[in-house]
Amino acid sequence: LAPFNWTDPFLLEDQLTEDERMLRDAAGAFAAAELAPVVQEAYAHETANPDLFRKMGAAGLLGVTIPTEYGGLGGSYVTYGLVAREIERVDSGYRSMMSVQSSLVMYPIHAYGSEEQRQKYLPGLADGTLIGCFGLTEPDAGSDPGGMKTRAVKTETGYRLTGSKMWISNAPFADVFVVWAKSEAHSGKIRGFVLEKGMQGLTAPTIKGKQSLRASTTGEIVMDGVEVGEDALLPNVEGLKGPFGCLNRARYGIGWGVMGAAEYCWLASRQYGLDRKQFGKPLAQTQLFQKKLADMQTEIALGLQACLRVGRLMDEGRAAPEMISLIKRNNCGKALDVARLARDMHGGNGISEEYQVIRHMMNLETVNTYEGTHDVHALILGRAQTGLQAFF
Ligand code: TGC
Ligand code: FAD
Repeated sequence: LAPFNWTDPFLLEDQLTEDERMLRDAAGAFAAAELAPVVQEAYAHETANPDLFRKMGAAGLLGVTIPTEYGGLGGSYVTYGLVAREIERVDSGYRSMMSVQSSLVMYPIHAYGSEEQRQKYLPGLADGTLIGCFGLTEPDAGSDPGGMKTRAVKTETGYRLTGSKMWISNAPFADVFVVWAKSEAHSGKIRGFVLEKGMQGLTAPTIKGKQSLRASTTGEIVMDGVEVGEDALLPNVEGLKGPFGCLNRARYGIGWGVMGAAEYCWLASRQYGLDRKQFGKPLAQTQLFQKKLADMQTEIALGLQACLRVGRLMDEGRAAPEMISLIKRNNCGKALDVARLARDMHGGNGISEEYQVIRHMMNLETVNTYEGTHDVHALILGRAQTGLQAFF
C-alpha cells in the first residue's frame, strides 16, 4: 500500500511541473522573507507599504501570465494560482495587492488595450514602479455593477468622466486607474478607461477603520469631470464582459489564495494541539480536536485539487466562468470555516495577534464578499443549472 502524505493527501505536488514547483518555491521564499516579517505591524496600524510592489515586481510576482515582451513572466494560470496561494499564506491583503495589479489592471490593458497603452503601462506595472487599481464598484452598485452611475461624456478631444467608485484596493497610492463607466458616445455601454494620478478632478481618499484586510489599502475614486484624451479609452472591449473578463482571472486566483490562508490556519492549529496539554494530555489527542483537523485537511485537499483542475482548463482555454464561480465560492466559504475553527482551537490565544489565525479569519470575511459575494456566486451557479436568473 502507498504511504499517506498527510500534508498533501492527493499528492498535488506530483501533478505540478518542475517549473511550477520552482516558481511556487520562489514565491513562498519571498513571502516568508519579505511579507511575513512586516505583516503584523502593517495590519495593526493599517499601513500598506507601497514599496512592496517594487519588491514583488523584482521577484517576478506581478503579471505572472502577461507575456515577457511586456515585462511579465509569461507563465501559466496554474503558476499564477500557486503564487497567490503562497502570498495569501501570509495575508489576504498582500495577495489582494498582487492580484489587483496582475488580473485587474495588467490583464485588461493587455487584453483590451492598444499597443501604445500596453507599451506605456505594462513594463512599469510589472516591475512595480507603477501601482494600479480597478474601479468597478460604486456606493450604489456593488453586486449589480450594471447599475453604475459613472458617466463618460464625449468631448472634442476625448471624454469627461464623472462619478465615484467605492471600496477600491490600492486606489489611494495608485498611479494607474482602470475605471469602468457608461459612455454616452457608445450608446450608454460600459467602457474601460485608463486614468493617471494627478489628473485634474481625480482624487482617491483612503477608507480608514477597516476591521479586515488592514494590510491592504482601500479607497474611493472620485471623478469630478476628469478630462481624458481618446487614448485613455480601452479600445477592444465594450459591455460588462470587459470587467467580468478581468474578474474571471482574479476570482480564479482567489480560489487558490484562500487555500494558502486556510493551510496556515490548519497547520498552526495542529501544532498548537500537539504542544498544548489540558487534562493531562495534548489537545491533539482528543477526538473533537482530531475531527476538526480532519475537516480542515479534507476541505483544503479538495479545494486545491479543484483549483488545479480549473487552472489546467484555463491554460487549455477550456474554463467556463461558472467553474471559476464554483471554486471562488466554495474555497472562500471553506477557508473562512477553517479559520474560524482555528480561532476556536487556539482558545484564548486564538484572539491574539501573535497567533495570527484571527487576522486570517478577519481577512477572509472580505475575501468571501469581494469579487462576487458567496451568495452572488450561488446565483450564478443556480442560473447555470436552471436557466432561470434569480438576481432580480
Ligand atoms: P449578465 O447579464 O449575467 O452579463 C452581462 C454581460 O457580461 C457577460 N458576462 C461575462 N463575461 C465574461 N465572464 C463572466 N464571468 C461573465 N459574466 C457575465 C455576459 O455574457 C453578458 O455579455 P453580453 O455581451 O451579452 O452583454 O449580467 P448581470 O448584470 O445580470 O450580472 C449579474 C452578476 C451577479 C453575475 C454580476 O453582476 C456579478 O458577478 N456581480 C458581482 C460583482 C463583482 O464581482 N464585483 C467585483 C468588483 S472588483 C473587486 O471586488 C475587486 S477586489 C480585489 C482584491 O482586492 O483582491
Ligand atoms: P451588496 O451588493 O449591497 O450586497 C449586500 C448583501 O446582499 C450580500 O450578502 C449579497 O450577497 C446580498 N445580495 C446582493 N444582491 C443579491 C441578490 N440579487 N439576491 C440575494 N442576495 C443578494 N470593488 C472594486 O471594484 N475594486 C476593488 O479593488 C475592490 N476592492 C475591495 C476591497 C475591499 C476590502 C472590499 C470590502 C470590497 C472591495 N470591492 C472592490 C468591492 C466588492 O467587490 C463589493 O463589496 C462586492 O461586490 C459586494 O458589493 P456591496 O458591498 O455593494 O454589497
